[in-house]
Amino acid sequence: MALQRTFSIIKPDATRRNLTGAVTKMLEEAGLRVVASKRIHMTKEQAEGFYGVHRERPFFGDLVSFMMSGPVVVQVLEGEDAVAKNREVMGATNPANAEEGTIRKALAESIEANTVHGSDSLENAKIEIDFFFKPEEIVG
Ligand code: RTP
Ligand code: MG
Repeated sequence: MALQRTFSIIKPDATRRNLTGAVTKMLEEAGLRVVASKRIHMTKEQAEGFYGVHRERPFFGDLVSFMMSGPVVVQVLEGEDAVAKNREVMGATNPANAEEGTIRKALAESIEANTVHGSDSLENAKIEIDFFFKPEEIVG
């Protein structure tokens, strides 16, 4: 297995409940290392651009509003097999279907307010990291 980087967002439902540390602790305990992190308030352009693949989905408008509803923490995570490892510790999109021990099972409020985002492939991880970070902001 290779050392990979993946992209994570701690979503507004989590920052609102002061869970940035709790989420990060679960990521770290899963073997992931935070190599870049910043707290931002997404603009409409950022939220629409980031979730552009979902533009035609019925939940797109609500999702964009939710992602702009409060601060988020964008992070680059590094580790062995980081993309899959992060998806595993996140749990299923709908917390009702998430397994015990996952972030969404433990902390998520709903299918929309589901606490974390994680890249779904190595290819998308690179695109998403470049969307939010300059190379010099990432310190491995
Ligand atoms: P993410 O992209 O945020 O890591 O989550 P994911 O891969 O598990 O889920 P995805 O299918 O990519 O959906 C992106 C986000 O849209 C919201 N969503 N709402 N109301 C709904 O039916 C619905 N379905 C998805 C969630 O916030 C989901 O994480
Ligand atoms: Mg997704």
